[in-house]
Amino acid sequence: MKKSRPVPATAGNAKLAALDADRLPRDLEHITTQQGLKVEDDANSLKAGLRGPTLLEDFALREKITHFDHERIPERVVHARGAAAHGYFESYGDWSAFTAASFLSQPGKKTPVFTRFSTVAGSRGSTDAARDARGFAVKFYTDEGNFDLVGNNIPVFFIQDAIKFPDLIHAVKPEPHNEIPQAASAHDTFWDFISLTPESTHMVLWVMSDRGIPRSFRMMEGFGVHSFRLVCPKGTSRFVKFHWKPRLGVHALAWDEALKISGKDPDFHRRDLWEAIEQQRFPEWELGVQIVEEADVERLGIDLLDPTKLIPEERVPVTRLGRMVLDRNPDNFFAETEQVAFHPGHVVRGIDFSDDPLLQGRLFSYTDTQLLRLGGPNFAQLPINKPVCPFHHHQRDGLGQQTIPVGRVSYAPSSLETGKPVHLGLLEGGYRSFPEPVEGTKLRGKPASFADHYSQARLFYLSQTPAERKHLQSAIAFELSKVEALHVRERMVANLANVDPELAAAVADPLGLVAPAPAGELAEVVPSPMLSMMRGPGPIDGRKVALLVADGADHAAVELLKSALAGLGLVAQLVGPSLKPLAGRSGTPLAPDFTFENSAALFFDAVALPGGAANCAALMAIGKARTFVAEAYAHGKPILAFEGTAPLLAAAGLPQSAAGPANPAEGVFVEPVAGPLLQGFAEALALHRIWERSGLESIAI
Ligand code: HDE
Repeated sequence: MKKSRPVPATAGNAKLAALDADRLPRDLEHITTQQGLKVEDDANSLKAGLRGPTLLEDFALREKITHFDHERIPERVVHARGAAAHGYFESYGDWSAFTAASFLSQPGKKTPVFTRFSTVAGSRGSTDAARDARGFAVKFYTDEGNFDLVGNNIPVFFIQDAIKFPDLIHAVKPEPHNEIPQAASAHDTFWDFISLTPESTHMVLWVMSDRGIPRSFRMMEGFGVHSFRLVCPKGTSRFVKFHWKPRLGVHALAWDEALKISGKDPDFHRRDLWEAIEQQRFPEWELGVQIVEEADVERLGIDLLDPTKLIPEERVPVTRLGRMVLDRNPDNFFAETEQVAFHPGHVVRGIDFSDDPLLQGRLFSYTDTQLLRLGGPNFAQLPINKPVCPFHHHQRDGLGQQTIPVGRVSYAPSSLETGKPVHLGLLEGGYRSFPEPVEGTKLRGKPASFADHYSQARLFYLSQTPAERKHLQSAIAFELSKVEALHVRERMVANLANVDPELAAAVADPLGLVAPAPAGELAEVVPSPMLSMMRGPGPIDGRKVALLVADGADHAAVELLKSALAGLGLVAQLVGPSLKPLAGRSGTPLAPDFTFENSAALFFDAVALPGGAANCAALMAIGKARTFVAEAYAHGKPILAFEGTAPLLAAAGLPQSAAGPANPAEGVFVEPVAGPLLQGFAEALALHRIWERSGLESIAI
């Protein structure tokens, strides 16, 4: 039989290279094995004959497959899905009157940071837009060691004691018998636990509010949740609550949007963060603290050790200490975002803990979890976790050791070698735990002050605007409608009655239930407007506007509008029937950035319909273009519509009143000229959504 000659794999590559010669980088290197060996043909395994079996001897194949087989590490048991970025923190001043922390010691002092945002319940591959709390974890690489502020986008927590954390997480995660549902709290076990755990009521209201479905990581507040201590160089301690305030304001998705985005772009938040940084629109937050002097703790009347309680900002304002800018995307998701190891116990001089029993439990959990997840005790040596300041200790060996320590001394005190770290007695300026006096009887239990579970839940509810309350009511009704056990629904409605009868009734009604009377007196509360997300106009730079175009569009007019929107700092992108350049009137032919197929109003903050009856007529014939406009309207987004586009607004189902001439209250602007119209549009965008517009419920989407 005639033997066929082997065809080197490189022959194919050579052909490709010839085709692509102009686009290939010049400095290509030949692949090697882990040992540095260059194998002649690295794209075919070693076989006994070209059509024969593969040989076990093929070390290159074995090495590559073995490494691949071991590529996965355990995902985080909570906060598995996340996205992160590098940046810096810049102190606004010398804060040494409050803290000895060196990164807060001078105005303008910059400290590198790495920040990871996450959902809590979903697995690594789940959707970004799930209803959930978001993790907001920042690693400050300070010149005196790493400080991790491991917080959430919600200022309180579900439980008051760490011992309940595994129960909470088991209840919210997919149910164990069938692993359903993924990244969702709308199921029996979650609400069973919550309804039996009244201390969770306050946080549950936050998660069911629009805070549970952020528009962007860039538009979330962050909170340290627990009380911490700031300790000044003289040793005085004050309690603080940490806050992150986003420069772009706090904004949310609509629930219908979140559900649809989860299918159309599960990476919605991840992509948003990545793109903003790539486009140099760097996300920014201010770090602030609410400071409570030890002497004022009693008078405050809020137990600072109870993580289900917050301090209203109207009572203790947030002092802004500095700002964080995220300006660099990670180079490698696994090496950085996945391997970063946060720990609330990573503190620096000037920062200390409170006795919050939830925080105390966390101090144990985080190292423990990294040992499993990152495979051993040397995870601090991974590049993303390594401090940038000098460090020297005698911890040695263990899995994944990256260094080759020299000499025979790995202990202290020692006298055999020079250059080894030794114990030099008390170190002036070293970390010293705040000498809080502690005494007590060993016991399990809670202080009486932890027993009030409803007054702050009520405060939160009554501080929401009517639109926010409505969203909150529908969110809980939606979740409970997915709960099969009737007694769980009933128990939850009874809990809500202790928060507010209006809330309980609004949740009960669509479930076919009747809310009972509250179990006791309802607390008298003074609403805190700072707890609402709708706090008036905010910055609009970087907001996305979709310009809907089709054949017949007036190209010059579209270009003009695009640059006018860009002038407002907005990102204007064309959405059309296909990516083909449009046949149209005047100017250079335009090519859409997106199609009606691969995008949706869900991905934009506002929609513009550039003028021209021909464009309007062409759009009206496209069902998805009509849905685009209808969804933008139903989700409360500003719509900028030029003369001649009224028929499209009507075809999208918008009420006559909204489709008429400019009516700022409706957020739909139909005007012949661009100047004053853009002004009103920009103002509507600054408010983010217009929930008060007419006929929202009647739009078919
Ligand atoms: Fe966490 N939490 N947590 N947590 N947590 C983890 O640590 C834990 C809590 C938070 O982007 C785990 O490295 C316990 C509150 C964030 O990598 C784990 C308790 C707050 C992140 C863990 C809490 C948080 C975590 C899982 C109750 C807001 C993600 C993987 C006592 C203040 C950090 C890991 C990142 C991650 C335990 C409660 C925030 C298992 C036991 C309260 C942002 O160690």
